[in-house]
Amino acid sequence: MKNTNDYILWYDKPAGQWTDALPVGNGRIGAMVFGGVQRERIQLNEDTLWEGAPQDTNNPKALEALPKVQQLLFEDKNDEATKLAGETMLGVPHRIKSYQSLGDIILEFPHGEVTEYRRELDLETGITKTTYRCGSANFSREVFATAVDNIIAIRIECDPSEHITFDATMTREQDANVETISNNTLRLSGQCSDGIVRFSAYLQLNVKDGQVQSENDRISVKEANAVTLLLAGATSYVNQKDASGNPHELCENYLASVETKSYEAIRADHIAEHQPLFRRVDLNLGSTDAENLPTDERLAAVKEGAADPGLVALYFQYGRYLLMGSSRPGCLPANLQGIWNEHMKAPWNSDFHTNINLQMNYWVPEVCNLAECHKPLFDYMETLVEPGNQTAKRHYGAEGWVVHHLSDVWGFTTPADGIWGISPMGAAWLCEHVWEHYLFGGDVEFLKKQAYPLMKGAARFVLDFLVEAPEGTPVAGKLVTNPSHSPENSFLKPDGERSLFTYAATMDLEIIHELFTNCIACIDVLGGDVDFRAELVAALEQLAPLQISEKTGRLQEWVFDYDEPEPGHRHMSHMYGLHPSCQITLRGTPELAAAAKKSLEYRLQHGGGQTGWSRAWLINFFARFEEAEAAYDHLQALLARCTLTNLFDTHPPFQIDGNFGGTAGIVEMLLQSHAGEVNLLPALPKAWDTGYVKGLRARGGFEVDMTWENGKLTEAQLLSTLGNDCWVRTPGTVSVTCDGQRVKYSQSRDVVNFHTEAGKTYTISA
Ligand code: FUC
Repeated sequence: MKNTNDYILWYDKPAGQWTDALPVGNGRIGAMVFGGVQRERIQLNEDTLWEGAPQDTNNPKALEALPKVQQLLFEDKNDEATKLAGETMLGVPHRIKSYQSLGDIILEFPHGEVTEYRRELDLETGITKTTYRCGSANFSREVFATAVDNIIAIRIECDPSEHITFDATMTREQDANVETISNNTLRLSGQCSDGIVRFSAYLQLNVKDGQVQSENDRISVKEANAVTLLLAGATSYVNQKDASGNPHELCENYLASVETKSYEAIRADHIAEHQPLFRRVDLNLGSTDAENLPTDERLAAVKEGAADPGLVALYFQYGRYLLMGSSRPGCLPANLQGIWNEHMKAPWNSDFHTNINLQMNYWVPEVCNLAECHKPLFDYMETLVEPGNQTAKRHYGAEGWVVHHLSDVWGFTTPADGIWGISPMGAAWLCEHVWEHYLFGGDVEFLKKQAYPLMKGAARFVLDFLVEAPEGTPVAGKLVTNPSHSPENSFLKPDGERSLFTYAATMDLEIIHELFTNCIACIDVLGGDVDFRAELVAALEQLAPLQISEKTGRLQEWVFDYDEPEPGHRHMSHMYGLHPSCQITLRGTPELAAAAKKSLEYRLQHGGGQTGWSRAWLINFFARFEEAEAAYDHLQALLARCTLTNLFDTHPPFQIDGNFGGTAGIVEMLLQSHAGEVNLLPALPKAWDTGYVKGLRARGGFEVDMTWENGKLTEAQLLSTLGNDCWVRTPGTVSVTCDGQRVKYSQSRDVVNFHTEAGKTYTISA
């Protein structure tokens, strides 16, 4: 079996376009490395570089309009409701601004033809390397972003030495000035023309031997032995209300703190920090000869129908790598492009979309043993509480906090874009993440201090927002959301009218069911809040139920059994209860599961799963149905149709959620723990006949290693981190041992149950 160090993306030619380039990142700063020979482009990002400014976008007309809109919707006057809500309930303004590129480093080399070209990204070290031979010399360039020193380091070497000659400059499409501020330092700086954020990037060249000359916006190096380029980047953004930071000073401090540090020391510290995180998980799904090919050729073969389990393992680890690079404690969460964006006006502003995309980014950290990378999301959620309180009050007359379908770094919580923006479930949905973090890690302090306040606030809003459906509606007397959307999907009313706007969309009910259930569980752990608990229990009982269509047997997406103008729509929101939530399970709610399955099949018959993230979600659904081959087919389709040469997901265009959804989907195929039991290899496809995985995490506090052969589990090792009882689904008889001793277990149907002690490993053998 292959050893752990071949998680490498590599190519035999430079990147032709941005989506061929290779990403490095430390959560705050990132770069896309092209590996050009005569002209190297290293495109830079800093996660706080956003256009815009703080502003109050609450619509003063919203609250007054709310009861009228609700009444119109209950009376099935969707068109009138849409018109009125469109005029009164959207944010003012209802558009947000874009996350932007910091700029580019350009290095120009007087090279002619080169041979033996290779560029690579080693996920285990987080270092990109470009090597080639020119004349009689071998050149190499390394680039990485280190979280230890908060800089991007670039190292140019050559053998034999004294051949390194190049010009360095920086550029940015707009709003920036580039100058040399000392003999060996370039500075790019400016301010967003459409906003208040100021930014700087300093590039310092430390040249061994050779000559250095600087003029205007360029530094020339001649005949050096080795050159280290250190890039510091920063902005004036401090928080949602404050952009008064000093980016020059920040950059100067970053560079000052590595002034006496050698390249070797910066590199060694970076690897020492990066590698332990990365190595927590190892995956082997089998290998083929394709392993010897460049990554783009492997991908091209998969597009032609080849099976390449090694590429799947690489893709999986790349998802973990991308999360490590775009979501580290203290930074902003991973946006629609992680942190990697070359645009000034990015697709969908590279924002935080909260009607699937941001959440999908965070399906990875818990199961993939990168729980600390989840934290930026929680801290970001906290920043939305205060503006979300205001919007709750001023749009809905409610307490608690609300978020609609997208947000930015300025605390945007009002409805955006169009009528589909009036979808006030963002906060409630995000709260799934804090509870999950607790389920995996068992951190009661976190639950008390950060998770529960967020959850309670989101639940408070929902409790105030829910209304009783009147007589004459299919759910009379039940609590429902109004207004409501099944994100971005529309329906046809019996009279042929098309609408998006409704009440009691299934997804809302599922999100609320989950949030209230989790809040109750949370109160049961922490104690107290008796009245609030009672309120939640009562509301849950009165919440409108999920409905199965009498006509089609499908799980209904809306309160009425509407026909759909786009039956293959990319959003599959009513499936939320199946995944990522667990209200619908194969064994716990077989009828709902069967209905959900029918809905999914119908979506697929009509061309579902067109976008990268939508395809990735399908893998997760079929894994939850324990349909290994279907899950595998969607994973193959994700690689074949929605993956770019650098293995970035494409919506199209590039959007990182599909990478994370795909990575999470691979885990769902190997390990599940959402239904109160640890399910080992629930959806193992034939193509991964023999393999192993180490270090995945299960709810309840277990780290799981597994090996399998000929499609069957041979051994699993569960490290208990919390000392909880363990339920494991295993068909047939097994033995459970700990420290070489047999462990007593009880067995019911196919589930074994045993006590565990924190810190001990339990071996389950077939
Ligand atoms: C949602 C999706 C789109 C896109 C956008 C960023 O609105 O419906 O497909 O992913 O987010």
